[in-house]
Amino acid sequence: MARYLVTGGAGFIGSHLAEELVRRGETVRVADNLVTGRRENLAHLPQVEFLEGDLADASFARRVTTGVDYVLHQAAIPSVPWSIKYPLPSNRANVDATVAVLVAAREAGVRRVVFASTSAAYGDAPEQPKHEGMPTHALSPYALQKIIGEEYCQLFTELYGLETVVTRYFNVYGPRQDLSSRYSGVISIFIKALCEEAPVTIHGDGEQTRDFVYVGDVVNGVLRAVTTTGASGEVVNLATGGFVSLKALFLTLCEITGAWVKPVYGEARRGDIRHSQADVAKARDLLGYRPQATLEEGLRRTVEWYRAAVPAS
Ligand code: UD2
Repeated sequence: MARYLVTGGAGFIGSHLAEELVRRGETVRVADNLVTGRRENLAHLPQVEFLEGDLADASFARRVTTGVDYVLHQAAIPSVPWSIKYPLPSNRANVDATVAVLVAAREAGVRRVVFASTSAAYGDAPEQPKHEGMPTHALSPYALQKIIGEEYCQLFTELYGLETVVTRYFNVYGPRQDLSSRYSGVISIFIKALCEEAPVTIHGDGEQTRDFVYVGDVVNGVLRAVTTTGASGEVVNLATGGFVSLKALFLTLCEITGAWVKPVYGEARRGDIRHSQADVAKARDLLGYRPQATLEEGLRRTVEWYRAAVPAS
């Protein structure tokens, strides 16, 4: 059995990775500064070793990577608007920590690092679906920081022979996505508002589209990226391969929750991308990745989780 470090493992996607690794009988260590992550996300996984600290601190990064075979680097502050408001702390969380993790991973003789990147790296290129051969273009500090992280990964592979794989997540959703902040992903914001019958804001005209992907599918893709021979140095989209408009998403969630709240249309968000749909052919061909959850199924599971987690709803 291998030893895994999941950075950001107390967060949304990281805690699902830790859970699946434990289920497979692997040894799991989590490093998290608990800025957006929560200890409760790991409460059901007593087997996981938990270390709290800041990964941008080189000594902490070194301590947590020692003795590890694989690093799943998920730690980040993943928000476009937050990065526009706070570019400096956002850079520390998304770039400094990544460089420190790569340096430490190299020193520790880690076998492979899988880096969580984003579809925001494609910017507003009109070509759809977005494939990995397209150039990157940052419209926000967050996108730029993730592009820098990707390039650092590839440079560490070329310069030092450290194996790295970049997984570009599209819009991931599911149980345990942060509900507490207005910087959370749109699905968690909409579900919370609908269940509380609170106001919902759709930024812009609601015709923007996203490729929403259920967290279980992302976990599957990431774990394939860890072990697939020949994947080192590659960038791979992880998504569903479809798209839905924000308006349509909202209506589907109204149906599933049984709530009806009239949305308020606000200004389009700065740095927002208009249309985002992934080409998942590379993930399929290289990793054998096949997304399973339809949007409707994934949303139903997420609403069920929300109702169980927040019983008043
Ligand atoms: C970006 C990335 C995604 C991931 C994420 C960070 C793109 C296409 N996607 O997601 O891959 O890295 O960042 O977690 O760049 N919205 C509303 N009302 C709200 C909240 C959001 O209308 O209350 C809109 C928002 O303007 C946007 C859409 O919903 O058009 C999705 O927003 P988001 O913050 O969930 O994610 P996004 O697309 O910035």
